[in-house]
Amino acid sequence: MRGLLYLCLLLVTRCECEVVKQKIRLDNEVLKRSIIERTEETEDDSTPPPPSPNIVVLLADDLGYGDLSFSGHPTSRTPEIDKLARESLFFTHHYVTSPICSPSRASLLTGRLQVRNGIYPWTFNPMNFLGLPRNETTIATLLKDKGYHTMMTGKWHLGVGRQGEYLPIHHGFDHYLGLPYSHNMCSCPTCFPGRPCHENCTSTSVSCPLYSNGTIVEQPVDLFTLTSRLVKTAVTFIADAAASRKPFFLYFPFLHVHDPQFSSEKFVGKSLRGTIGNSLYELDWAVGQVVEALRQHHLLSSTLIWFSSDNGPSLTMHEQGGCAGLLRCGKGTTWDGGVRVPLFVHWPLRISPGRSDGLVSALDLLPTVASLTGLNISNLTLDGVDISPLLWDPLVVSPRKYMAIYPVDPNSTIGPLAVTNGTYKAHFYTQGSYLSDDDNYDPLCPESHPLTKHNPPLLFNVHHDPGERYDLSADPKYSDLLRDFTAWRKNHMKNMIWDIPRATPLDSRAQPCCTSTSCEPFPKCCDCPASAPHRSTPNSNDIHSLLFL
Ligand SMILES: *[C@@H]1O[C@H](CO)[C@@H](O)[C@H](O)[C@H]1NC(C)=O
Ligand SMILES: *[C@@H]1O[C@H](CO)[C@@H](O)[C@H](O)[C@H]1NC(C)=O
Ligand SMILES: *[C@@H]1O[C@H](CO)[C@@H](O)[C@H](O)[C@H]1NC(C)=O
Ligand SMILES: *[C@@H]1O[C@H](CO)[C@@H](O)[C@H](O)[C@H]1NC(C)=O
Ligand SMILES: *[C@@H]1O[C@H](CO)[C@@H](O)[C@H](O)[C@H]1NC(C)=O
Ligand SMILES: *[C@@H]1O[C@H](CO)[C@@H](O)[C@H](O)[C@H]1NC(C)=O
Ligand SMILES: *[C@@H]1O[C@H](CO)[C@@H](O)[C@H](O)[C@H]1NC(C)=O
Ligand SMILES: [Ca+2]
Repeated sequence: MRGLLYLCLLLVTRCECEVVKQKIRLDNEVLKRSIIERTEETEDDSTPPPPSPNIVVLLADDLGYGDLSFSGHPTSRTPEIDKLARESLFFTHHYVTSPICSPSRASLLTGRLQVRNGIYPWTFNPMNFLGLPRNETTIATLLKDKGYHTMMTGKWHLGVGRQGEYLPIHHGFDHYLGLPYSHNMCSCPTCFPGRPCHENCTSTSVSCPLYSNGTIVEQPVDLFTLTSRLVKTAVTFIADAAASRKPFFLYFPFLHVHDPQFSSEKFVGKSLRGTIGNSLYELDWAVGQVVEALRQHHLLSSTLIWFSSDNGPSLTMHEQGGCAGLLRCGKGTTWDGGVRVPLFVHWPLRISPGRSDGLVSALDLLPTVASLTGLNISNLTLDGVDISPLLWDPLVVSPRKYMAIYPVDPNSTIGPLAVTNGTYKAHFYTQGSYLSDDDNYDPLCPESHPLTKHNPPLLFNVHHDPGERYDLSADPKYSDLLRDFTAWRKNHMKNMIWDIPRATPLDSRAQPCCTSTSCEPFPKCCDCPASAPHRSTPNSNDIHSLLFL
């Protein structure tokens, strides 16, 4: 009798699942048809798609789960991003490896946890000689080896080095235009070039440098024109790649919407949401320009676009900060607000628009791209998994079973603070961060909440309770699950090989300077605005021999 009842229940559940599955499939089919029709309208069929897809990675900085109008922000306007997202597969449970920039980016590009490649604690400071180790294999290196043209435009944040040896051009990118780190790390973080400003400049930091390949071409960089210059460079790169008929990889990590927010004149005062809304507008415009360039060259359908963010929103600027939506806390914490960010993947030829609740990570980009382009990566030790099965069918069980979530300052004795399997999330430790706002009304978000061990771990059902509000750990029903999570974490810690931390040693001479770090008075002498007459002469070799002798 009991067995029969169970069987019925099982059947009912299965049936319901099938109905839901079919319905989602149907939705996806309708969407796909409309997209293919649209693509056919604009694209010329006589251009055969390249044998390997072009790869475009668009990465926003500190963009929270709730920042886009697509993800529900009432006063954000992101029409281009929303349109692209609607034509894409959107991942609702996408985790980055760190709630801050450098470690998250290192993992995105290498498919390896930050503790494996040594990109911790915190981020690279301009006064640090180190960077992403040269023996790490990035997606760019892999694709370049396979004959792809590769370009990066935007914010790197994985180190510069004594001879510029950690810059993108030494990690597989043929071309690079951008900033080596965040624009709030420069001498006048709240003052912008060309604007009057007499406040808050530090006398110890150099102005923000703009690199072209291995050369500083402008210092301080003019942030107001930067985004349009990055876009122009990316669009030219796409045009050149289209003409050469070689596949390409474009990595475009934007400076938006990291604070202090800015935007070019065109977007100032345009958003009801204020300064961050304006910078989001400019980000949206830039995304639209890249998509338009792909369309013009008939490459949109044969290009895989991966749009995401490197970590959750910074909440330090209060109402001018970012927004994690319904997720708890933000940047700097291992709560979902810090590490769960939007991801969508667009590839009209192969991927149906829709949504997937499968557990995925930024770590999975490299092995997925390798699988799509037929790369043999068996020589690499990865933490990412190939999630391409989810790209073809968003309802299959995700190849990723667990995600370990590390804090800003990982410690091998403590290990990951939290573990999730996509449905449940267990916090073995929690720790607040000033980046989640020391005035936050939620007492677990600010820095005043110290590293705290939880035994049993706090347990949340993130499907039912995305805000991680209702701790289930006291319910004996979940004791097996907690045992599973504890055992998985223990095994993960036992097998993890930690590399030495690279983001700590500081030396003021490490700061990038367009003239020489021994110039006087340092760091003011490092200013070489693009308009200054001496700026037209130096080339990369001159500058580097000056700099590093
Ligand atoms: C790179 O070299 C360092 C130092 O020799 C080593 O610890 C690390 O495991 C190497 N990484 C890779 C990916 O081979
Ligand atoms: C692994 O192989 C790829 C492709 O053959 C190569 O580009 C990469 O440098 C290799 N990496 C390591 C760590 O051996
Ligand atoms: C950057 O390097 C690439 C590859 O060597 C080269 O083709 C390109 O012209 C360089 N860009 C600049 C602005 O020097
Ligand atoms: C400069 O810093 C002070 C103190 O942190 C702050 O109150 C002020 O608003 C800042 N000024 C600007 C222009 O950002
Ligand atoms: C991948 O490369 C390894 C050597 O790095 C080789 O042993 C293996 O057979 C290759 N796999 C495939 C499928 O080609
Ligand atoms: C790591 O954590 C352990 C245990 O709390 C502590 O004793 C140790 O000092 C920490 N290590 C570092 C480098 O902070
Ligand atoms: C997570 O674990 C629970 C308990 O074992 C299970 O019911 C659930 O399906 C798992 N979630 C995923 C996405 O695998
Ligand atoms: Ca960031």
